[in-house]
Amino acid sequence: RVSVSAESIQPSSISPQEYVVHPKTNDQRQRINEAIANNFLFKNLDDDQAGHVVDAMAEKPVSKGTVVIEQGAEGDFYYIVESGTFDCFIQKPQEQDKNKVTSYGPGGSFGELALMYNAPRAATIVATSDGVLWALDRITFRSILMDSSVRKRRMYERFLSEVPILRSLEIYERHKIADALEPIQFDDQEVVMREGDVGQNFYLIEDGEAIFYKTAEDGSQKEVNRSYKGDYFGELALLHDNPRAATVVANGRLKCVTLGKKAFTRLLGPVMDILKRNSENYHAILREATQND
Ligand code: 1OR
Repeated sequence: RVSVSAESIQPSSISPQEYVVHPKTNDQRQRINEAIANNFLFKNLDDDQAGHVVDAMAEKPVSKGTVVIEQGAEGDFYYIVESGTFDCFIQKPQEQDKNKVTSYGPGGSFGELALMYNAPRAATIVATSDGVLWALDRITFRSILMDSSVRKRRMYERFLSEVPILRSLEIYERHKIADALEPIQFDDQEVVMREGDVGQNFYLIEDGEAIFYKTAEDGSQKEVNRSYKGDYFGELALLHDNPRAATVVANGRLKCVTLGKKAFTRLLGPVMDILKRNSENYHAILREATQND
């Protein structure tokens, strides 16, 4: 590394890395920071990296009807939504019509796939209102943002495809879940959550065993269930805004990944009905387990 003073003595030895810089006002920086606050791709950047990424973003106002990305085109930018709404359409090879697969609002982002995999654009994105986007060029995206997210998507791809509740999702939807996962480990007999607590997280078991206990009428702790690799727990409190319905304890070393409530709601939307249906069965099982003796 060249220090500042050495640089000023030797002006020819500039850094080989040429960062893209679009000068910005403080207001623009503020707006970018709000737009990326809940974006998982930005979570693991250090201050320097975050600074370079913000420097490189270009403000792009769009009007209603603008086609921001066209399926099949070459990838040039990754986009983050500051304001406005956008629809995402996919046209399958043998079909005439394009299907709307998702939509985006403030804080949403799209266009990462073509940049990550050097692939043609997988979908068409159209503005459904006037709005403002922040565009991040391909080179900055690939040199700063890409590595950790590609690694994470790859790392969890197999595991998530083997989680029964997520099997019906598209691969792309599981990739988005991978972006949001946070690993957490528990030692033997460690308490993961307590009955009655306010619930903030949803858990998937990557490895190990969890035991569920409920407080019986006489105040004793009664085992009501066990879960293993590929199972989930912690959904009840999030689905119904209830306190935790059971105490969960690690039996041996327990390795989990978690999603916060917002990510849970957004990313598991497509399987919400299944989660709810399962939770009704689960309620019935729990009722029986705690009443019969
Ligand atoms: P891109 O660079 O390919 C289009 O440009 C963007 O649309 C793409 O990156 C994603 O950011 C976004 N499959 C592929 N791309 C999608 C999908 C999607 N949804 C949004 N994009 N699927 C829809 C999942 C609900 C899978 C359909 C089989």
